[in-house]
Amino acid sequence: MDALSFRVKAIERLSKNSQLAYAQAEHIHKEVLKPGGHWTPEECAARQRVAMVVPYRNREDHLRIFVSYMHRFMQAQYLEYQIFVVEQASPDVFNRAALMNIGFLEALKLHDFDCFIFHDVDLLPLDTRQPYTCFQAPTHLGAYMSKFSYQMPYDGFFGGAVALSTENIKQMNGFSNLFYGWGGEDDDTLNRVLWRNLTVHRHAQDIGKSYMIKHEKDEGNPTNPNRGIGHEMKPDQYNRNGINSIKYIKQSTDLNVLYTRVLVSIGEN
Ligand code: UD2
Ligand code: MN
Repeated sequence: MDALSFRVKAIERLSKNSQLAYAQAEHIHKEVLKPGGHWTPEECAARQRVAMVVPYRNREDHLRIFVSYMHRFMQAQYLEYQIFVVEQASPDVFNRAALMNIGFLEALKLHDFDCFIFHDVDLLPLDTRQPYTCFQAPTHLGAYMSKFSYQMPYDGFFGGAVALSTENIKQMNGFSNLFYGWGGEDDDTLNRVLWRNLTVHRHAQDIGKSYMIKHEKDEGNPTNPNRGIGHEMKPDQYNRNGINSIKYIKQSTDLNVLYTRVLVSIGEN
């Protein structure tokens, strides 16, 4: 069996009993993690402080698999990191990009992170040689997924997982708060990158593969009819719609063993 199939099999095994995997991961990692799923390597000074932000609602099984899997992967990178799960309490329709903005702002209240990785809860990187860190250029980490036979589904695909430096996020004014429902917010994010004359980096396909856990569409995340260019994608408003304009109320912050859970209500944006 090659290394890739081996990893996929391991994930499938872990997925069969996510409760057990989660309990085991808590047990294995609790001595080395600081509360809230925060890790600092002991043997070296970390090159970067990375906040991993996961926009989230009602995917308990995926969440258990994700946090059970991710710590070992991240520790192989020798970086300081912390996992933040930003959970939407309201309104009914999911707003992934607004949760990303909130994750950015809330994480910076806790630590001075230099790098952010925004990550789908159902996506797992398959090769620890893929750097889960930030570069000068915004970096697309989710380019080659099992869902699309490990190929880019279209030119300019920017979904799944991206790494952006704190500096780049500020330049882009973060993400749009206007995308309610499924789709378009990833394309808008790329558009913000280009708006700032930044280029996109992707790692080589042989190390850049990831596995997406198969799932149905969520009830609270209907396809956004306005997901295309000319609707919510409004470059002339990027200066006014983003991290500088988001309205939200934070309900709670819980420091669990494996991750920090931030529960929020998104206001009218
Ligand atoms: C694709 C992109 C994703 C995003 C989305 C459009 C991939 C693998 N990813 O995902 O980055 O651009 O299209 O919005 O191609 N979520 C919840 N609860 C919900 C709904 C969504 O937790 O009720 C979160 C969760 O982290 C999930 C992510 O949002 O992984 C993306 O939603 P999806 O998995 O339903 O959409 P998908 O797989 O088409
Ligand atoms: Mn998905």
